[in-house]
Amino acid sequence: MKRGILCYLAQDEKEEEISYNLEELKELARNIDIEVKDYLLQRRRPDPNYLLGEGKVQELKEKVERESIEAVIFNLELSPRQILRLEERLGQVEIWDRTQVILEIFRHRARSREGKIQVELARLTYLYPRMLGLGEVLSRLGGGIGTRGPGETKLEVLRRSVRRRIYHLRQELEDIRRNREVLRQQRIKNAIPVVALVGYTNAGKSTLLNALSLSENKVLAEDRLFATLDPVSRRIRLPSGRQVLLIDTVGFIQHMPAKLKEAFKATLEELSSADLLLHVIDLTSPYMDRQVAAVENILRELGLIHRPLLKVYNKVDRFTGIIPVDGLAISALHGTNLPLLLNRLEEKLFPVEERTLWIPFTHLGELFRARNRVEVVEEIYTPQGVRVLLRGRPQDLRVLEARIRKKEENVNK
Ligand SMILES: Nc1nc2c(ncn2[C@@H]2O[C@H](COP(=O)(O)OP(=O)(O)OP(=O)(O)O)[C@@H](O)[C@H]2O)c(=O)[nH]1
Ligand SMILES: [Mg+2]
Repeated sequence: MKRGILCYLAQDEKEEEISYNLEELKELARNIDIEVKDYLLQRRRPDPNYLLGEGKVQELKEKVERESIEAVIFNLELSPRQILRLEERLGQVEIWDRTQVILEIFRHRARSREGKIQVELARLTYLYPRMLGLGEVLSRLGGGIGTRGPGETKLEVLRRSVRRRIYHLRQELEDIRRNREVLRQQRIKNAIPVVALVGYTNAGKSTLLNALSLSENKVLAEDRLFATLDPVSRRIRLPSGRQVLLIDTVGFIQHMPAKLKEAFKATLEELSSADLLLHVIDLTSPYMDRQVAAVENILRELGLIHRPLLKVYNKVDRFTGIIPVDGLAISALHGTNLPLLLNRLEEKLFPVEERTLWIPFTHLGELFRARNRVEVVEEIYTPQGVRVLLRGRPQDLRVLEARIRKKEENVNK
């Protein structure tokens, strides 16, 4: 692990928000092998040269030398000029901003062709506007002052090739997307309901997918940020025996870098084809409310905030406090309450169901017992019993059917 230091430039955020942001930045850094040893905090407007103020940069330089720091990470995005000035000032040390850190994590995690293209696209579009400031530097190196220096010509060539690459990547992504649209249409034809997992990164979405999945083919679930980038889907079986498709996808984070959001738009748009969103929340995070709000913000941006949604509070095995009442407490890792979750999914997806049952006269008492739960839509009398069309929740219909079948078996013994 490299030794790192965080530089936090605060605007008008409150203490609590700052401490969360610092914690999160530290965790992000850990995911690219930088161990944060120290931090610097300043409240002021961003300085055009160093982001931090003059005095703070000096303090930073001293800390870097004294503590053998190898990487400096800033909470706000740096301009090319700031990167150059900071490099000049601080000497041999890596300079990062939060966006670059997240892009780097994504770069390591991308596995599929689509994931890799999305990440590269985000990196290049982040880089492209930052190349403008480089002209001056390249010219300075080439020695031209005032006139259009050789640096700028070189830069123009570079920029053109980056532009071309961005264009090419967008095309390729478009192809992949078209392909996926075909698959989606097939799914609609097969009428398989789709449930999509959403939630903050590391909440336990992939663990839940594995726990519910019928398949032995497990997906990666790990204690690190953005373990999942590529959408995967698995079939799961509901209590009624019906199957639905469960989709797992990239986790959310607050202040998601704009370029990443753009690049992952297609992936996120997949969510809009879901019949139900399953919002997985990490109960054990001290910042749970903040994380829930960040997820809801992104859902709002995607126009999905009013979609049918079920909240699950995960990792209940490691939690002793009070569980919010607007969702179901589960442990994806230990299987706690997963049968209940499947029931809830069924209720949400298939709120009521109609079913025809044949009930012998001798067992009509069972129908009477269930009268508060199931509704008789239609009845046809036959010499031995009644043929009824019932409407109710799938599980209630199932219970009734099972009782009647059991009585029948007893009679036939
Ligand atoms: N104690 C406990 N840990 C859990 C539970 N569910 C998941 N975890 C752990 O939480 C970590 C993250 O789990 P993942 O399933 O990878 O989380 P994710 O939401 O898919 O994360 P991203 O793919 O990064 O968005 C892993 O170390 C899991 O073992 C749970 O119910 N209890
Ligand atoms: Mg995951």
